[in-house]
Amino acid sequence: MRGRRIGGPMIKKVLIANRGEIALRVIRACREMGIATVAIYSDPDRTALHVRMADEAVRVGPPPPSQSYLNVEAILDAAKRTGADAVHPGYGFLSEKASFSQAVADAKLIFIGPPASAMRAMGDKLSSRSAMVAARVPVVPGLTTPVADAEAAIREAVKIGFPVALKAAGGGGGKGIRMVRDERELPAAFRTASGEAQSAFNDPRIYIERYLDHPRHIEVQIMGDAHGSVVAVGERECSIQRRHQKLVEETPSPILDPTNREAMQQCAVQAARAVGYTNAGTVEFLWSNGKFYFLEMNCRLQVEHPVTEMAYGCDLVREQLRVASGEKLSLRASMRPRGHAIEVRVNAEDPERNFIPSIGTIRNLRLPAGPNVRVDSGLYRGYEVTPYYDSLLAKIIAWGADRAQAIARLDRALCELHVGGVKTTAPLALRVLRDARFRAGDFDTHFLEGFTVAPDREREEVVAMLAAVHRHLGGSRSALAAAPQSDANNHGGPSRWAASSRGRR
Ligand code: MV4
Repeated sequence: MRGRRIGGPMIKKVLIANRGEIALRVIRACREMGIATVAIYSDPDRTALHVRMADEAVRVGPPPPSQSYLNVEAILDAAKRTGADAVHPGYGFLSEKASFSQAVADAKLIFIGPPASAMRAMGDKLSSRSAMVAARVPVVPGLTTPVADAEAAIREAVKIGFPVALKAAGGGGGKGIRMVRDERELPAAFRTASGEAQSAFNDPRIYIERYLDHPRHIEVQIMGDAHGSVVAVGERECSIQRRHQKLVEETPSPILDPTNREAMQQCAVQAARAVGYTNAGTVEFLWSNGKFYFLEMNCRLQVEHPVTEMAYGCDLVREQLRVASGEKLSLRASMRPRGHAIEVRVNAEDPERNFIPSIGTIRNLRLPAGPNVRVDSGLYRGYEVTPYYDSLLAKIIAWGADRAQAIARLDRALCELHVGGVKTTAPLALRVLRDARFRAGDFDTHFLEGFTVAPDREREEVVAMLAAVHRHLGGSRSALAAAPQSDANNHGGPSRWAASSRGRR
């Protein structure tokens, strides 16, 4: 067998600058590779699974992220004190901050992610669009320079053609976008957009793109090493989202034929090469009327990476650790997916109450298992869902020989799930999986806006019967409000959220 190390620094101990399921995911890959791990934690996370599963753990601060998981000084100090030689940022928190990648490198530590230069090139939407145009990657028709004022915005928008999207150069991930239907709306929209961009990103620059109506969101996983190789590991269909929060992700995308899949992967590789990208990254595209357009690049491992791992039989975190230590990728450019993988995110939010965060203690917990089901979660009985961190509780991923089998298996897995103590998005995900349009692969980024469910006759009968009993006993109205609510194990029930969304349309 060829030597495992090809030169470059050996990683012996990794500090994981994150929490929750992604911290566990990284710890697991490290353990399999014989790499020691250091967890960091804030006060409420003192008893969290990532703290218990890592070899060592260091407190970095109080609950607010700004004082703990975003506290660069405390994190680098923890790395120094424990003798870690590398830092994995996970996703969210500091993961896409070029300044953090730089600070880690400056501290003579290995950043397990792309170089700061690639993050800067992709972080600015105008510089990334210019780089993509130069690399002959299709971008949404529009500008690669900012518009100076409302008058210039009108001139450019007329050339591009309405409707247009006003976007913040410093934005991304859904922040700072405004759709404009016609010329009359433009001056006011431009001023608002510019003001918002200034306050949100400390950068007032606005540019204009053609607005694509009802696009699909498809992204390509890429991995690059320091030896000049960049490979695409298929795509993920991520159109099922609400307010830029993804709910269901799958691979392959039901809409891509082999030709478009190949072309999109080629473009993603060109995009990564154009900015000298190494490590794991995701190139986002919008798909509209049979064509795809570069949107932005996410310079991190993503939440939904497990679907790629299941369909492609790879370990993306292992690859991240390999390339960060100077080794060559073990992935080949010719990889093809086997079967189909779908993930749903289970968030502590109440879909029946406009997705308000659901706070509380996990009193009861049953996580799905069984063949070809993967559960990535930091949950345990007694876990406290706090308002400090994002609401992701678990990711449930199912693999199937084909899409229908993956859906059936994920349906089965979601029926096994029981999270007692907080409301979750699991019942909504189950309704998506059972939706005829979803099953036909016929959906786009607006799918959840019009999402309604057929009322469940059986549940309606139970409710009607309870109401009759209630009237008969002459009880108070509030007793009725205590009737069982739908949860993951009562998935067929009509949703008040769905009813109100029906009303809004
Ligand atoms: C667009 C668009 C339509 N046309 N750009 C939202 C997230 C941000 N990264 C880009 N976004 C969009 N950009 C043009 N020219 C529609 C969206 C969009 C969207 C994109 C991906 C996934 C979900 C979305 C939901 C609403 C709008």
